[in-house]
Amino acid sequence: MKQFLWGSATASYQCEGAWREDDKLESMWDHYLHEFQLENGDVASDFYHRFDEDLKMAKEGGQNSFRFSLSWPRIIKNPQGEVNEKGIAFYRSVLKACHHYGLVPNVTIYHWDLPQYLEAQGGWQNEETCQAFLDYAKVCFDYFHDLVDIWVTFNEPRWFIFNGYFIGNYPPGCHDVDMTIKGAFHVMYASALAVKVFKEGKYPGKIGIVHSYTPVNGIDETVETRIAMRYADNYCNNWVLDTAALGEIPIDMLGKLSSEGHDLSYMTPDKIAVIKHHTVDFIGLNYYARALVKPYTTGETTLIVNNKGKEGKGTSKTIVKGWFEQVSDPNTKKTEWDTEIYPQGLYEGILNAWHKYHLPIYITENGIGVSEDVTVEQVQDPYRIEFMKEHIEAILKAKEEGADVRGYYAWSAFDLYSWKNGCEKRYGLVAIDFEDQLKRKPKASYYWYKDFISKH
Ligand code: BGP
Repeated sequence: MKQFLWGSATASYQCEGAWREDDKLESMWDHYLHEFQLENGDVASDFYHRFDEDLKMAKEGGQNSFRFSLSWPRIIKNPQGEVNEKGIAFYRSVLKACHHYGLVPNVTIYHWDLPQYLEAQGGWQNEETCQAFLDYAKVCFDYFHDLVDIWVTFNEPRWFIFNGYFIGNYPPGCHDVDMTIKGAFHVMYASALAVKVFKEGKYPGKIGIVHSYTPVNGIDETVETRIAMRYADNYCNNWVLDTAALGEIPIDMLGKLSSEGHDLSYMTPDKIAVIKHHTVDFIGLNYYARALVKPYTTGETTLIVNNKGKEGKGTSKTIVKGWFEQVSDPNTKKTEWDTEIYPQGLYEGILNAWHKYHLPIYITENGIGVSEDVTVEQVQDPYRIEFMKEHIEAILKAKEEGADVRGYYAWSAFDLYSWKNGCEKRYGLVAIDFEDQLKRKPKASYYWYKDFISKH
């Protein structure tokens, strides 16, 4: 049997920096954060220049895998699709360093940094972006297939689509249900197109998708709550996982959307057929928290994400009109950013996903975001150790009960830029002092993880 993968994860925009080096183009995140003068990833963790040191540290931390993403605007030079050889060379160096340090690379093709020229032409609203994604994915397979066995088409379609088109706190900053549905569909179609070209090209390895997994619990056992749970599960999970893993967009969800008057005519039979016939080999689940839900009562759809931490504590809210409402469990702990700490949700969620899809599962992200003082010799982070221990135990329990879980990735390998939260929301096993020459210092959790891995 293949070894279990113990790793940590990152994403291109969040860690690379070097935002316009070596002919990299502007991404939609560069554009948006610069336009609104918000904290950005221009430098981030400077992984672009320090990847060797970072990968060596992962290896010395006992890990045997590393998850990262490729930056589309670093690899494709212009709308004609010309390849940027410098971008290719960079990622080949990263991949070779992974192999040198005994880290199995787990490579995501799209972790949200769309080239801005595509966003300017409508981004995920425009069907042509799907074709552009397919061309870009093929470039990745052609140039890196000798070094990669685990491919991921998209990281968390729900998170970037809902935040970008529905909640409006991510680029392109829209609040529009129809744009959300269309963007979601185009991303799932693009993912299936990439799976198709991967299979037809007979590239080595396996291809999957990574989902922001939010297992759903209900406040009671009533029929009304069970119906609300189904709506919530469609909203949170099924439109990504059923579509990617089973090739089926949940039909009751389409029925509901259509009865609410949404035009779904762009979901044409030819695209549905691509989705149906090109499903993934595995699923990657990023787990931060579950959703506890009750039936919808009253009021407009309200979606609030706390990107302010302590200052915004308790402001998060999810009400989807006519579907469900999310409630906060008074008995569980929450982080400063309102994320519930609930390892049991991971255990139950893995078993559900396993019974439903029967595909290999990787836990591709799991971690806790905290503000920490990193000027000290070593960050003492018992809360992170406790968090990881409880979540890993939940995974191992689900595994013992039969779920085919093949790996665990801590989010994140080292401190990096946390989207709208900035760099001070820290998730890393290794601290980075953004004020002092980006010095790297392993936290206590890094050594705890190393020890845990060596015993398992
Ligand atoms: C996931 C993303 C990551 C990462 C993580 C933590 O949704 O895949 O990119 O950022 O969540 O979220 P945040 O940084 O918003 O706290």
